[in-house]
Amino acid sequence: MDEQPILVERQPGYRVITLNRPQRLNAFTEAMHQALREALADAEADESCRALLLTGAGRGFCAGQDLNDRLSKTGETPVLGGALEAYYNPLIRKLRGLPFPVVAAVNGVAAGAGCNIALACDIVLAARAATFVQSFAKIGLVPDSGGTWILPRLIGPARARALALTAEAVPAEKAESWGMIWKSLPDEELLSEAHKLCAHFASAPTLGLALIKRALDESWATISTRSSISNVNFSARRA
Ligand code: T3D
Repeated sequence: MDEQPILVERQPGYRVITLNRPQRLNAFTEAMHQALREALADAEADESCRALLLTGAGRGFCAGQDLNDRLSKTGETPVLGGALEAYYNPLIRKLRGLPFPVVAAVNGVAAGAGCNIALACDIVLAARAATFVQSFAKIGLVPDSGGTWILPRLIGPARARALALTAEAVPAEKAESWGMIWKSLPDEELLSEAHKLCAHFASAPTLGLALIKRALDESWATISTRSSISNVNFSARRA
């Protein structure tokens, strides 16, 4: 039987989604994108779900696109933009827009789109063994999946530019000290801390948290200090 590309676990008030292709460091195939899309839609539709924990199976968090899927059998240069429009960009928008907090527990290397998927989550916890790699430059790509947007906003333009151009790996503790992530933790404490945080969010005022998420995102594009969230359009189900 084929492996399940993601695993979903229901906890009281939140869900855990585990990227599950450990032998490929959880690199994305189309099947994995589709499974993740369905799992996120399902979590969003479930009014008892008030937080999400995203992590990876095995020693990696996610190595981005599965490059084996991009090997051309005919020797032609593959056209890559389609997967960005069809899968990666909608995934990043979905993670940012979910009406409850999304916690990434980065258990190991997060590379390429895998790095930017982690950084799109609301709170990023990382094991000390984890590294963050904008690996795109090594294979002739521009950081995608929101990388050119979020990275300079998290760590400033000088560091973002150098990381994007060199593809240098950033260890978890440095990522924390640069403000790229919230916290680095001893490896063995990562998952228990992530669960604690999600359990906390499960009994928090979710509608308010969703509005905080939106207000912070909109603040990047706002030049005045006037609140931009007067048109509240969230469902009140999770209030
Ligand atoms: O294509 C489009 O649709 C456009 C969208 C692109 C989005 C992207 O994400 S582009 C970036 C793609 N990702 C990468 O370029 C990262 C490639 N991987 C690496 O650079 C390294 O594997 C890591 C730095 C992530 C980890 O290095 P290390 O030394 O810890 O592990 P490793 O030995 O390189 O990898 C372990 C196994 O995973 C290995 O397989 P093997 O030899 O044990 O059978 C390796 O081939 C496999 N693996 C790692 N990354 C990928 C992968 N297999 C397929 N695709 C991968 N991305």
